[in-house]
Amino acid sequence: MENAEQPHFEQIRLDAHDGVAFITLNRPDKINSLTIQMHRELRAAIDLVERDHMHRVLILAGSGRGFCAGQDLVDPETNLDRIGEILDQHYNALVMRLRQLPIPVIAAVHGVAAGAGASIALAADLTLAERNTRLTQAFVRIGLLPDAGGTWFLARRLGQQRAMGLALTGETITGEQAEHMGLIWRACDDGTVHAQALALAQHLRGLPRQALAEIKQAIQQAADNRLEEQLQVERSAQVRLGATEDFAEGIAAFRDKRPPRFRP
Ligand code: T3D
Repeated sequence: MENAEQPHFEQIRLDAHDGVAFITLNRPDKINSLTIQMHRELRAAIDLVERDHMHRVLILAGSGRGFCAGQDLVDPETNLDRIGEILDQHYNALVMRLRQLPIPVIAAVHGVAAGAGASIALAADLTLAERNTRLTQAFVRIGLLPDAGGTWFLARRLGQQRAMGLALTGETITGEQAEHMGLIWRACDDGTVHAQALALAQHLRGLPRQALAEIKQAIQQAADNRLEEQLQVERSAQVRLGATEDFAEGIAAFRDKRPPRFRP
């Protein structure tokens, strides 16, 4: 990472360039299935990303032939008799962390995203997937239900029938189908997702930081709020944003007919 000491990671990589941080799940021979160690490393990496204000966007990706195959079902450190604790300490904490980060999180998904790997992909603010990515709610095949937010993301984005169908059958859908259903932001050509995620991140990086943070929070709150509550959420955020230098710059640039120069 630029200008920063970083701990030694074995199961992920953390890279950064020009305001964009990349966390890459890095156990390609096991399709980046998640171990307890990987969770520890993810927490440490996200801490570093959050602490360094140079980072404006986080991209989450997988190395090798897929994004993530979910929980490593043979990880010696994972005690599958204590699923509740594993969810509390690792999966649920990770999902909430990604949702609460004050910068946009992009998941760049290719190959396969299964089980909790699919849930983590859906926990990002924007999910991009290659057209032929296989997304599967694999849980039911081993006697579990979609966790790490899986039931929530599916039901909110797809409605009851499609969420039910995918969760009950464990049927695999492609990135292209996921886009058509509204489960993800965009599908892209195979072999291009990392470049597409970077292009999207570079676009977001140039936009006003505080506006992105407020938008992220408000859109999340909208899922649970009544209209009148959400109008208040918007009002409060708009008052904060209206007092920023970036808003003043946006208005000045519009009047001067020039591109805005937002704060770095
Ligand atoms: O506390 C808790 O743990 C609760 C939390 C649970 C959350 C969950 O995520 S539950 C769901 C866990 N994930 C799965 O059930 C998916 C299992 N994997 C698969 O169904 C398939 O591997 C895939 C559909 C993901 C990919 O299929 P394919 O044919 O492209 O690859 P493959 O040959 O099956 O896998 C390649 C290697 O990765 C293979 O290893 P090997 O034989 O070459 O040494 C395979 O065993 C390994 N691998 C794939 N998924 C996992 C895994 N190893 C450990 N855990 C995995 N989840």
